[in-house]
Amino acid sequence: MSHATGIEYLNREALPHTWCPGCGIGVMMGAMVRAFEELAYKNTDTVVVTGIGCTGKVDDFLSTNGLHTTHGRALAYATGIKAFKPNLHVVVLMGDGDSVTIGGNHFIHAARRNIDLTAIVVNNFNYGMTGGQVSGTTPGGSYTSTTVWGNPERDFDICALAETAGANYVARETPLNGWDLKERIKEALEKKGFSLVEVFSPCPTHFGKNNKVKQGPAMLHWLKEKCIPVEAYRRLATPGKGCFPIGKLVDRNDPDFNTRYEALRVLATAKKG
Ligand SMILES: Cc1ncc(C[n+]2csc(CCOP(=O)(O)OP(=O)(O)O)c2C)c(N)n1
Ligand code: SF4
Repeated sequence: MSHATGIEYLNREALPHTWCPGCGIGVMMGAMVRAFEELAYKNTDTVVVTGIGCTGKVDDFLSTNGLHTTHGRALAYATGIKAFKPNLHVVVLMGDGDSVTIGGNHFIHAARRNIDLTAIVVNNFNYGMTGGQVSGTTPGGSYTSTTVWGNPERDFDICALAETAGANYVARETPLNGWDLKERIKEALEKKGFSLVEVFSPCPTHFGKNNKVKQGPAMLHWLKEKCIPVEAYRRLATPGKGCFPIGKLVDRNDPDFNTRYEALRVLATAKKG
């Protein structure tokens, strides 16, 4: 069993962190830095790119390279980093607003291009930082500060979206299973091509409060009821409405963007010469 703490990747002067009691973002950060340690990543070879929001604050607490970008555009910056420095480990941290609401287009195309990046999306079902507004993953019918009669829209399944768009690796976990979450993050980091780990996460301050699940533990219980290990989920004849599989959902080895680009370049050069 590993005793990784990930402490070498933390900016200890910036701690304690600023997330609310019961928030799931810290569990994700802990799992990520432990994954870095178990993979022997160096701070100097690792870039954590963040968007804007509570999830986007993570880079404040890290001692790796970091790039704090604009809301919804983190994947575009990360694509640029990977294009010019392909040997760096590039990890992109986003909320559900950043990744699939304002940033939905970047998300679809990063997965379609199979860019060699790891995206970790903390899905707390609303815009946390700005006061709990509706996002593209807010479940239909639920309450937010901008859907006080209930959300009339349907919600995105982020993992299904990534799979359909072409990601090589897709997984979903929750802060209830920090150890599994670390394992999924490691698998995603080791995968060549676009990899996604979605973390269903409690935001008791807004989503919980607006939906009568005010306390962190109650939100974890709500998540536990919502999530079914993928093996059991696949055996269900009719998965219940609002239930989601957790675990490793997609694992394939399609060539990533840089590999395809290089193969075409070599072919074109050979034809010319
Ligand atoms: C272009 C732009 N639009 C809006 C904002 C305001 N804004 C900052 S954070 C945020 C929501 C963040 O939600 P999410 O990405 O889900 O992250 P969370 O805070 O829930 O982790 C918004 C709308 C902004 N900073 N930039
Ligand atoms: S507002 Fe929500 S997402 Fe943001 S720190 Fe608080 S609990 Fe976490």
